[in-house]
Amino acid sequence: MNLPKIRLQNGDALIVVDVQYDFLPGGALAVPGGDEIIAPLNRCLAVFSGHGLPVFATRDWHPVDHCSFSPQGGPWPPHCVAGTSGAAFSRQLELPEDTIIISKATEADKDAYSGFEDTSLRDLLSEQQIKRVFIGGLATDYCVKQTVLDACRLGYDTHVLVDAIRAVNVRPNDEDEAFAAMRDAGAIPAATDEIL
Ligand code: VGL
Ligand code: ZN
Repeated sequence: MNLPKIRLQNGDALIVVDVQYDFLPGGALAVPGGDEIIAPLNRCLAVFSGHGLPVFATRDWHPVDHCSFSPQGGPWPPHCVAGTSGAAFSRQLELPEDTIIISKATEADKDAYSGFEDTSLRDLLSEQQIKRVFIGGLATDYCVKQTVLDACRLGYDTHVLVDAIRAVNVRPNDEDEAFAAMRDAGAIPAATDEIL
């Protein structure tokens, strides 16, 4: 396929969403095929690093009694408890040393799917004069979707890395609906191998 290439420039940033063991096969809230995004993300990470462009990595970072966990009446099995091995980034993911880590949903009584929600992500992006963001990670129908929607609302030129996201699909159509919502919000689908 002859895809149009996207040449990176100053003002671009990569946002890697929640590539944590609990969302990978074998994890507490495993996303089907979640591990398949690691190779394309690594190619992307190398390109961003090669240009000296910033990389942000969000992580779900819950207290042990978080409201989204089933023992508290929430929808999810306990996952990504701050400081546990399940909350760690995959060691296969080649994050540059100067990756900026954004922890989210850190308060027991509030869930947050977007990397922008109650975090410093927006301020950090403005400090670095970021205008365009490329977003990949887990999961398409939750944290990727909400992060992409917020990025669009905040006025970033927002690209979704279509080969570097995977969905939970609690309902079979969730992935398609998430994708449609992101496109409707103005996000542009891009493949990792388009990025130079
Ligand atoms: C996520 C469900 C619960 C995500 C986080 O990262 O997409 N999904 N917590
Ligand atoms: Zn969570």
